[in-house]
Amino acid sequence: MAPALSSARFETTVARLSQLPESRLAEVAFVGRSNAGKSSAINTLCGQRRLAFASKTPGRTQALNYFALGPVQQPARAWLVDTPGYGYASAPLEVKRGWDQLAGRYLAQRETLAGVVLVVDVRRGLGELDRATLGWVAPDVPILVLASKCDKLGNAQLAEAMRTLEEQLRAARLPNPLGLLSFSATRRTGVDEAREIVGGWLESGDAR
Ligand SMILES: Nc1nc2c(ncn2[C@@H]2O[C@H](COP(=O)(O)OP(=O)(O)OP(=O)(O)O)[C@@H](O)[C@H]2O)c(=O)[nH]1
Ligand SMILES: [Mg+2]
Repeated sequence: MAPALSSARFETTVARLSQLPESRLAEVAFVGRSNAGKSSAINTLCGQRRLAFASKTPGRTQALNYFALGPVQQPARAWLVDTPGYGYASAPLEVKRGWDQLAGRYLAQRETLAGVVLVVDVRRGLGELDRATLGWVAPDVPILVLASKCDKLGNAQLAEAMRTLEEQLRAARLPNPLGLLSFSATRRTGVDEAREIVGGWLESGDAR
């Protein structure tokens, strides 16, 4: 059984690849543009308000934040990882390079990665940086795209935006197993489905 997402608690911050915890535990990373709603998605999936730091100031998270799952007061059974957002318009070039060095390489090299959740603001669709980011992920690692903030669109607009996103994903020709869900942290849309998928990844990651 995958450990309950509701057991998540902050474990550590990793600012350099060399600081990644040595581990054989399955982990699921959340990636996406700055302000897309990664931290909010983690909080909502874990049923906690302030686990990952959600903020109106983009670019706050500049490191990998590890959250431990499993019975409290015991060593972690699995991890969730919040990653720095990209595409932060006024970020200096070295911050942008730093993202590749840390999050990009992490995605490409982390052998215990059981899945990647890409959070995309449904109103923006899949951008160049999203495609580049997904390109870092090893081809056998499954990807779930959460089309976030779907509460901001009416039904017809949302259906259209989801169709566009689906086409963009198809056009990206990713080799990875792919899922797509409309999601809202505020209305709690797609939460049960996303929990099931992430839980399934962590469970099969256990067996590796
Ligand atoms: N309406 C609405 N707002 C949301 C939703 N998810 C996140 N937000 C808001 O969007 C803003 C950014 O959310 P975060 O979760 O901090 O985004 P992030 O992707 O973690 O951003 P960085 O850490 O800067 O990369 C916050 O003001 C959230 O309250 C959603 O589903 N609906
Ligand atoms: Mg964040």
